[in-house]
Amino acid sequence: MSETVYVLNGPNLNLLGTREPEIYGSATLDDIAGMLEDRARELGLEIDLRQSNHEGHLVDWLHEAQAVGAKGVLLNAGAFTHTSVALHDAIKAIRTPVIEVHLSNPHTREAFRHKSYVGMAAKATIAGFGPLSYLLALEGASRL
Ligand code: CA2
Repeated sequence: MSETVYVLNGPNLNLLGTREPEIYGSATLDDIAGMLEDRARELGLEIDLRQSNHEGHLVDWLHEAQAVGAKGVLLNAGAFTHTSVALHDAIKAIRTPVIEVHLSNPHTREAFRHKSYVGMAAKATIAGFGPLSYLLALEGASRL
């Protein structure tokens, strides 16, 4: 049975590809899912990609990733990245490795994006490569 990598996406990422393409690119979340599934197949992995606008769903899915023995989690928590102690605590509470992912590079943007509660708990961060950030994070997860 192949191992599963959870790919969890936070608020507003369901709108990807529809607005602000100059910041986030023109790929949709479905496009990213397809790209990850293609590479995962080559790596002998499975992708479970989800999106929610609700913080608690992301917390529950982090717990679930550990409960099902997922190989790792790629987490783009969207704006919750910069606000959520609950996500920070959930990442700390599980042994499953969590890789923080961002399309843009938050450090080159507004000051309120420079702090990451997710990054302070995550194993690694990949940011600024657009959709490729997810693929690079999958490569990292596959070698854990
Ligand atoms: O660069 C990233 O991946 C972010 O996590 C995206 C978040 C932002 O709050 C973080 O600072 C960095 C925002 C996601 C919003 O996605 C949209 C997609 C299309 C149109 C509008 C927003």
